Amino acid sequence: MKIASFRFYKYALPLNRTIEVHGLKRTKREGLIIHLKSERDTEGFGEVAPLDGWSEESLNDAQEQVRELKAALTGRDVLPGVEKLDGKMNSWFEEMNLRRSVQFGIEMAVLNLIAGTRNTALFQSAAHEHSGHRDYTRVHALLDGTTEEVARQAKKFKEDGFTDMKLKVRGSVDESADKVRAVNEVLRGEVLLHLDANQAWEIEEAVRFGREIECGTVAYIEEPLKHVYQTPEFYQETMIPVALDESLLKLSVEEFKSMDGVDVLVLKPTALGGLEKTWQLMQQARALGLAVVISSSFESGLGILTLANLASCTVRDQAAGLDTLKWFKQDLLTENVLIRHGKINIRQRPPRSEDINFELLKEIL
Ligand code: OSB
Ligand code: MG
Repeated sequence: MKIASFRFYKYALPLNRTIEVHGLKRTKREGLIIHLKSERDTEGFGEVAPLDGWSEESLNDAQEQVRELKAALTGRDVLPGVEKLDGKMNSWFEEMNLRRSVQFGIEMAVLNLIAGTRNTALFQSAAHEHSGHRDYTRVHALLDGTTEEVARQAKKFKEDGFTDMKLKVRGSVDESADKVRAVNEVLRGEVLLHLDANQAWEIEEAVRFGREIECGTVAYIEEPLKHVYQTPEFYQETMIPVALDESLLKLSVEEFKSMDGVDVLVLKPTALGGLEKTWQLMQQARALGLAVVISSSFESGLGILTLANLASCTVRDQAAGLDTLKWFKQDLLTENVLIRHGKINIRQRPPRSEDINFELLKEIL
């Protein structure tokens, strides 16, 4: 299959509320969209959206590389077999030293192009020897705000049918424990609660937090500690399972695989360096008996569709971290990605031009 056309665009989407990541705030979300066409005019869209405060590269760095990719790939054949995600994606682009978000974006575009051409599900070729995929993914509802706000949000999401929720606990130990208690009063053990502390605490604070809430009411906590190597101690003292997220950007599998207390891996393909890399981590996690949670880096609806597809392939039906489109005032998709009763249904057909609000995209030549 030939890449007959390679175009790319920039977007700047307005937000309803600020995105805050590791202290960095932003009021709009910017990124790039790669648009491939085969000689038979099937299309493949990919999203390149590095997130300041999380990704190493800036949008300008990414844009330079997408420009290089355009020059290198226009008129060229897709390397056969890349859709198996067994290492060929990486070798195809190896010499270009792609930044992580760019690797994600080009892989997403190529996989969508292949799926659109063959009329197959996005991860079918990679998944066939594993357990296949569901036609939906469950999603945890994100709770963020003051104690009153998160309690109110939890009540609404419970009524909506969410089976899982995720609460940000980046404040002080006392305030955070208050929030957990307020939310749990609403959930009454009928909904699984995930927490995320974004490495806020020293070990003493984290343990105090764990003792203040009842450990049985929390399914896991992401990144409770400033120093991840204290995870076994935290677990021993609190019995709360730990999920790794930002630590995965730095640690190798060898470094965390025997870390007591680590039960869950939160995988953000934009930040980790692509779909193949994430796919391989999913297989390794499975072999180690760890659960995986596919999670967004605040991509637009286009990126979220691909991530929802990926999440539908996880072996355990873990709720994914994809409830981030509510931050956006406008989306690139004409038909919004819906979360109904706590689930996103997987669209079989990859997005095409007619599904996209092109007036929100500015082509970069
Ligand atoms: O803190 O896990 C985070 C998104 C971008 C950067 C950091 C984080 C997030 C999310 C995504 O929380 C949503 C989720 O995981 O539920
Ligand atoms: Mg996290």
